[in-house]
Amino acid sequence: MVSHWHILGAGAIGGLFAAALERLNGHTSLLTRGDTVSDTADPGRRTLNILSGDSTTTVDFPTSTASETGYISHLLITTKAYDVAAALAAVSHRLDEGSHILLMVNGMGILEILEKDYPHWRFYVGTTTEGAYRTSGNTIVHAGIGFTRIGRANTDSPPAWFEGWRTLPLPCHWDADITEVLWQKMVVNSAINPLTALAACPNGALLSRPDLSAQLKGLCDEIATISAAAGHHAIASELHDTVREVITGTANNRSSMLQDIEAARQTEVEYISGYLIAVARQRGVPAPLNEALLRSILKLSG
Ligand code: KPL
Repeated sequence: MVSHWHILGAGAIGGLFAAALERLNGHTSLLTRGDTVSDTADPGRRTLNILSGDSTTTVDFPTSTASETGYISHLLITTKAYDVAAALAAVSHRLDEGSHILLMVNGMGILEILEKDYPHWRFYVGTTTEGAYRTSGNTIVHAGIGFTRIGRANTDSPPAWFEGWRTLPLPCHWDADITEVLWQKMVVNSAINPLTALAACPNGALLSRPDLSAQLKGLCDEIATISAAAGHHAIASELHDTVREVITGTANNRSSMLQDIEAARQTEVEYISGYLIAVARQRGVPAPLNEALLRSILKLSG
């Protein structure tokens, strides 16, 4: 049976997956808050243009206002971390314990909040390295092919809907140990994002500038200690190398946190460094460097 996906948060990543799902089976709807102005003659539809290399694909979607009443069987959430709870609350009357809800959001800690608010609902989590950015409201550039990992705590085998995701042009993998994957991404972001956001530099400067590389070394030591205390031993022992590899592979990138600061947007630091600090406190491990970075970023982003 074909799954009908609703997409909550059609930014660059949400739009990329929405277009891929729509082209796969034609049953994808974009959720709107009801205050967006439609760009098409039909107010119930929206068009996205996906630019990939030299080719442009135009995909037309039905939209659905959050306040409507139709049941949502499959929901992909790709909003900013700090928007998830309110965005989900706005469509919660359309979901129940039979719905499949996939969170593809930066950072950690949101799942715990949602599982408390909706204890009987079925949440999945995912993380992607697909590179995408929006050049205008409706145009998304697919800048780099990545890899998407999806899973659910204590669930070895994927649900039926994942069969469709395996055939998307965006490579997807079911991960039995998704918490480890999310931790890895969160700690790499804790190391790179606040430092680059404060120094207003591309990722590569963290290795090429001696002042920043000294700061990075101390920060990675602290993050590795917290990771080990939280039971993520393999990640802890490889952290310095992993962070160096990510920086080398993304040397010219401006981190998402730097981009948020430059655009005067709220950052996701509370779900990255903030989550790490919360775990450090639970384990009785000091985290002064992460705490100082969190304070500075919060000051900078107002
Ligand atoms: O994920 C990233 C981000 O910017 O959020 C990194 C890996 C740091 C690449 O820029």
